[in-house]
Amino acid sequence: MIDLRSDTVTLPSPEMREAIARAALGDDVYGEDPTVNRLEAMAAAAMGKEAALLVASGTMGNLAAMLVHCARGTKAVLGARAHAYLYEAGGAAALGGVVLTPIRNTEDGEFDLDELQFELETPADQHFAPPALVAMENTHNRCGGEAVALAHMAAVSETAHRHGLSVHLDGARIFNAALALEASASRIAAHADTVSFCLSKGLACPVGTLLCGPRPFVERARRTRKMLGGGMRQAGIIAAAGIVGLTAMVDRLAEDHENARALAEGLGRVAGLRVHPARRRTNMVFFEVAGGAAGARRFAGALKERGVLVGPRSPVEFRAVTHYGVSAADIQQAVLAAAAAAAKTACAAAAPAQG
Ligand code: TLP
Repeated sequence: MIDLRSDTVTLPSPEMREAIARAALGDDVYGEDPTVNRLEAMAAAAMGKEAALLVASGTMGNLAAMLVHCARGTKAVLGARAHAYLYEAGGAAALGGVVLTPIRNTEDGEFDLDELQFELETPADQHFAPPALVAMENTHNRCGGEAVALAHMAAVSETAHRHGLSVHLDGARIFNAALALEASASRIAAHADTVSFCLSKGLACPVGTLLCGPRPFVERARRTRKMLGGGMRQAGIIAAAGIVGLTAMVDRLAEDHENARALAEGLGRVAGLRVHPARRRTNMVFFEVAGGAAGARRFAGALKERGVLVGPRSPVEFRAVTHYGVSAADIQQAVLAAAAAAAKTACAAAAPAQG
């Protein structure tokens, strides 16, 4: 199978398996796992923050961040298409009493700045839950995986800080953003007080996310992680792969971006498919299938029969993600399979080919 559903499906590299087997271990709840300590120091340095904390997942990283930044009954303002709003089971609301407050996202993952401004200028009277946090996402998953421009991040950050609010960045794929923006990860993270980034996406590690920020924040997050049941003992098993991820897997993301570009071009030539344009494409391609929901279902089924998996994003829209487990040859193969699937399911007849 050519599995384009997500970069979360990546399997660890042989070097990671070797590092996992050899990792020096200790009890991380006592702060005694040398491999975790090393990974956390590396992560903090890469993000330009004082300290970092290894947590189980991107969801736990965002949740711990929101629980630390936001008292019960305060607002976390975030994008209407933000992962933390759409796909994290409402954790901050359910567990922390945080009022998740969505602001419209533009197609390329930015905030509508007027709406943000209006939201933050809500008078501080008794009708309104007071805002505590603005959370950004870069790259922006549900907005085509686009890298969000630094200038926009600076404007959001400045607006939030002017209103006395903290800024968190869901940087699950921050190294993809760094590549697309030709900026270091720390330059991106500089527009946020705290940042989380994932090991288990483009970096191909099996588990783990790093939550980074000022030392007092990270110490509070450590207690919150324990409260959430996420205090892990010999977590060097996880951290060992993370160290390989940070040292050996960042540069190869360029290959994923190149493959995504080739995939977008290839799918764009298939009659019946419409590829969403991207200003700063990273490792994702979103596309629509002509012929309505039934046509889209048939297309995905026919594609699967031809050995290619993509993820549904709406009744007529799919996401394809490139990653460590997918080669340039796989991409050519996936385009051929998509053309055959489109022809077979007659969605090709439902819409003319694009240029
Ligand atoms: N995203 C997953 C799915 O949950 C949609 C994917 O396949 O892309 N922030 C961002 C921006 C993410 O894309 C994800 C995972 C997370 C946080 C959560 O990470 P995990 O899955 O480790 O909890």
